[in-house]
Order: sequence, then structure tokens, then C-alpha cells
Amino acid sequence: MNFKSTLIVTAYAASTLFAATVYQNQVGFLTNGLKQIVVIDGAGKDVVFKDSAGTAALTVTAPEAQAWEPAGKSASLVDFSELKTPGTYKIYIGDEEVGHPVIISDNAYEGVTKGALKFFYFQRASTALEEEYAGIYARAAGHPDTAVRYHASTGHETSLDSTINGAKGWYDAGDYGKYIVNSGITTYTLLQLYQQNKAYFDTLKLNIPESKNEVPDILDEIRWNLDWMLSMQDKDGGVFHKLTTKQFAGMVMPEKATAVRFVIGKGVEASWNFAAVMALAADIYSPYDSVFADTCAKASVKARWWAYTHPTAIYEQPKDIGTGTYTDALVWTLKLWTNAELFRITGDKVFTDSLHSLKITRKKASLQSWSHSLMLEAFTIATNPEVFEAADVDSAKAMIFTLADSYVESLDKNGFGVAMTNNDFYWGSNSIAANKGMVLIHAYILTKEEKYFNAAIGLADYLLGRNPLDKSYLTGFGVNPVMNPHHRISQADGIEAPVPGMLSGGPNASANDAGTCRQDYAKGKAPAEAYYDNACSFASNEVAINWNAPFAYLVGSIQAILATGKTYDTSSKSKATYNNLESIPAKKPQFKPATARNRLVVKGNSLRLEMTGVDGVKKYYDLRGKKLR
Ligand code: 9MR
Repeated sequence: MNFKSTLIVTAYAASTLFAATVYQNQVGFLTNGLKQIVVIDGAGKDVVFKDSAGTAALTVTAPEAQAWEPAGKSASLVDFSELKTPGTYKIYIGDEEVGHPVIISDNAYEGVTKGALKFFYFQRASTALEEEYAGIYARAAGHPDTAVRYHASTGHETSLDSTINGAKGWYDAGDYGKYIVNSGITTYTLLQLYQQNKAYFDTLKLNIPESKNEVPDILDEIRWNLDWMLSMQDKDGGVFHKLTTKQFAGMVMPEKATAVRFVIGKGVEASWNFAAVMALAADIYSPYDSVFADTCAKASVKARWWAYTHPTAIYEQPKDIGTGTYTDALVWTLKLWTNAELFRITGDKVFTDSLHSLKITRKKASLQSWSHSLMLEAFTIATNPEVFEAADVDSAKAMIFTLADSYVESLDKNGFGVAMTNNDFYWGSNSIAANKGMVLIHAYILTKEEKYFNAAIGLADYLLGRNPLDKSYLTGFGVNPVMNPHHRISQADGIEAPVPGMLSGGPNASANDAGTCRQDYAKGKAPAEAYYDNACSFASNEVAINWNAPFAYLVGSIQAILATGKTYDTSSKSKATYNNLESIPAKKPQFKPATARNRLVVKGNSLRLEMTGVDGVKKYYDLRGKKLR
């Protein structure tokens, strides 16, 4: 290095040493929405937004820096919401350009909304993805799943010729499994996105094979998964827990992952979950396909009855199975959620009775996840005041506000303006951000209070780049997006850029996979920095349908609300009512001799006791009182 270049390097180092760093949403800001960026080492300095002609359109002095613990640093939160002329701006501090281009547009979130929804198409099992819809990500069909074996844990015969058709559905995540529990919350979240924003999603095109039909694309996409979910219901109404291979596949394309697939387990978690989703689906699909809607409603009631009458059938991972477990979901929250959905479509008292009896638990507001469904029930009740009793609507709202207010409070003196705390950075932390956004959007649509809407925008900004890693966690979007997600297709397809529209799981302070990655990426890092953009990192960089869905809900709702000016609409377009479903059992079975009928019957050459409950359901016992199948 000669003297001259040393000088240049030194001068450069000096200027970067004192330069401020900017973290921002890298995708875009909505013209009429909140606009904020984060500036590190910039307090007191003028932040200038220059338009494409180089003219200063707005200057904001960076305020005093405030801490945000998860980032381990302080920052000035610069608000430039005043800038309301669509266009592309550059940010300057002094003479230096900082951050990334700032894009302001009326449709700033439309691209990410479509991208996040298109992900579900890219995750379709049992079909080839054609170039017309998938572009360079076109691929051969994998996992036909038309002849899936029964695992012994289903209670079915396990012989080779005993199979079930479990075609279609979405791959859960980076792996090729299909899990009812996780499909449940995912599908509900997407159905709510549609239901609350029909005016926007009725016409939003996703360029999928069904785009030319009369059904909104988002509903066509969801139907791909509902068809699979329906196939997972056993004849007696119970629902199988999952459809996977025995162990995870290698990092290969779907058509190369040909190990035998099984339906595994049959339990209350899957059955309650399925029942809730099918009830909501019945309402939403009835204007488009009344036969399908009817099928969903009946399947819902049947699954709910099975779950109700098999309370101890909790899924346990069989010893020979190594795929995702999705065990330990809180069953009481699933019950409440299902009963709310069924009451909404049937008006049948049997479901409110059950709601009231479990009402006490309403105090336990807790963020929704695949294992905790209380808020799903709250969302449904709070947005359907014409259906539910006022007291129930009030407690559902109270739950939503309890959470939403705590998120808004966490923004006080928060330098990043992001409603996330240290404890939120565990496996799938980005879905915590997105799900908090879903709570906040509900608080907003119920009150129209800007603070909730703005806090939700802050979370979207965080996911799209306003974070200490300057990372857009959505593949294919932003200046510095995730490049190496734990996603088999993206690793195996020979294309450098991963499949677009996937939300990475995000920072995970526990780095549960440090061993696999041979690197403890959390060591010495602040929680929001404990992330590794490497395919080895399933615990910080996998993708999953239940993470993409709340992200789609968050950005899709914000875009829809600002674009249409409508906050929400849960009215059913259908005239369908489900108040006469044959299989709605009246009450919990009671076997009191006074009301039930008992008699001895002969089956084969043995004698058994037949007890007929008040609801007409028959149960059989041997003469020692042991229940028979
Ligand atoms: O999202 C799940 C997370 O909450 C659990 O902590 C984790 C470990 O059990 O599993 C996650 O789910 C994975 C599933 O088991 C299999 N498919 C990929 C999912 C995302 O990592």
C-alpha cells in the first residue's frame, strides 16, 4: 500500500467512524402511514430526505437516543411521516448518504402481501409448479400422497395395502411434513385476513393456476390446504395428527424425497384444531361452493364431537418417528376456540354452554401460537358482536386490549420503536413480531385508535429491515434480504436466491441448533442479533407456514385498510345457515340410569352392556365394566 492509498483509507475510516448508521424498512412506506427510521450515533444531527432531483424534501433533527434492550444499543427514532409525496428518496446526514433508498407509495405493502401469500403456492405438495406461475422456481411434482400408509399410532391396520389418500396441502416449513396443528392456526389466520378485508382481497391476484376462476385467489390458495385437512379426518370423526415420513428428508427437491409417508397419531389437538378451522371455512366458502362449505361444516361438528368424547387422546410422538412433534398444545384453548367458531355458524346453544363453562380462563390472555389458541377465539368473538353475547364480546375485547396495550407501552422510550422485548427472541421470534401485529390490528379495528395501527407498522418495519442486523427477513424483498434459509427446496434447486416471500424464523437467543451449525451465533450477542443466515440454522433461519401467515395478515391488513379505507368486515356473504346439522349432539353424554337406557346385548358369543346416552350415543362395556371399542 503506498502513501496515497493509506491516506485515502484513513480518511474513509475516519468518515465511517463518525458516520451514523441507519436501520429502516427496506421495502417501502405507505403514503399515509407512519414513517420512521432508526439512526445510531446521530442524535442532534439533521437527517435530510432528498427526492430524485436531489432536492431536500424534508429535514428532521434526530432526537435523543433511547435504548432498545434487545438490540443492546441506543438509537434515535426519526419520524418523517410528514413526507407524503410518493417517490424514492435518499437519506443524507451531512454530506453523506446513509441507509437505503426510501420508497413511499400508496401500495408499498402490496408486493410483500402478494409475496407472502404466494409462498403458500410454492409450498404446495402433490403438484408440479408450472413456469407460468412459479417462474424460475418451477419444479416437478413431489409427494403425491395418494396412498399414504397408516402408522400404528392411528389405531388402523398398518399393512401395505391399507392406505389413505392424503394429497395436497402445504409443506409445513423447510421440511416436507404436513401437520394439522400447525396448519390449523395458519389457515385460520389467512381466512381471517380475507374475512376482515374482503374488499381488498376479492380482487388481489396471485398468479396461481386458479387465478382465472371466480373465486378470490387467496381463497383458492387456502382451499389447497383445506382439501388436505379434510382428508385427514378418520371415519369416526377423529383427525390424524400429521402426515410425514418417519425421519426428516435430506436437503433434496420434493420429487427426490421419496421415503414412505405415514399418517401418524389421532388426537384431540388435531381434532379440535380441525373443527375450528372447518367451521370458519364453511362460512367463508359458502358463497362460492355450497357443497364444499357443507362438507366443512359437517366435518367440523364430527371432529368436535370426537374430541369432546375422547378427552384423553393426547398426541404422543411415537418412538420410531423423528419429524416435528407439535405436542403439548393447550387443549382447553382449542376447545374454546372451536366452540366459538361453531357457535358463530350454527347459533346452537350447545356451543355457548361450553364457552361459558370455560369462561373463567379468559384472564389468561397470551399471544396466539400453534400451542395457544385463546386469542384466536378472542378475535372471532370480538369481531362478531352481532353473534355473541355482550359479556363474551367484552371479555374477548378485554383480552385483546390487555395484550395490545402492553405492546404499546413497551414502545415508551424505545429507540427502535419496535414492540419486542428480550423474552420474545426464541424459536420463530419473527412470528412473535407478526402475531403481535395481528393483535394490534385487532385492537385498531375495534377502536380506530392510531397508536395500535402505528405499533403494528413498527413491527412490519422491524421485519423488513429496521433491526440491528439491517436485514429484511422476507426472502426476495429489500436491499439486504435473507439468502440462506433452512428450506429444502431453496437449498436444492440450484438457484442462488431462495424462493421469494418467505419469512425467516429470526433471531433466537437460545440458538437451539448451535451444535448442528458448529457455531454459537448467540454467544455475546444481543437477543435481536442472535441470528445466522445459514441453511444449517433451523432454529433461527427456517421458514414455516405459521410464520408467514401472521406476516401476511400484518402487511396485508395494513395495506388493505389504507388502500380501501375500510377497517373490517366480518359479514358473511352467504345466506347459508348451519342450524340444522344432523350430527350436532345436544349435550355431553350422560349415562345416568334415570335418563339413559341400558340393556344387555349379545355380540358374537359374548354378553355386553349397551348404554345409550341422552344424546343417543351408544357405548359398550364388558361385564366387568371395562369400556369396549
Ligand atoms: O415452530 C416450532 C417451534 O415452536 C418449536 O419450538 C420447534 C421445536 O419443537 O418446532 C418448530 O416447528 C418445526 C416443526 O416441528 C417441524 N417443521 C418445522 C417447524 C419450524 O421450525
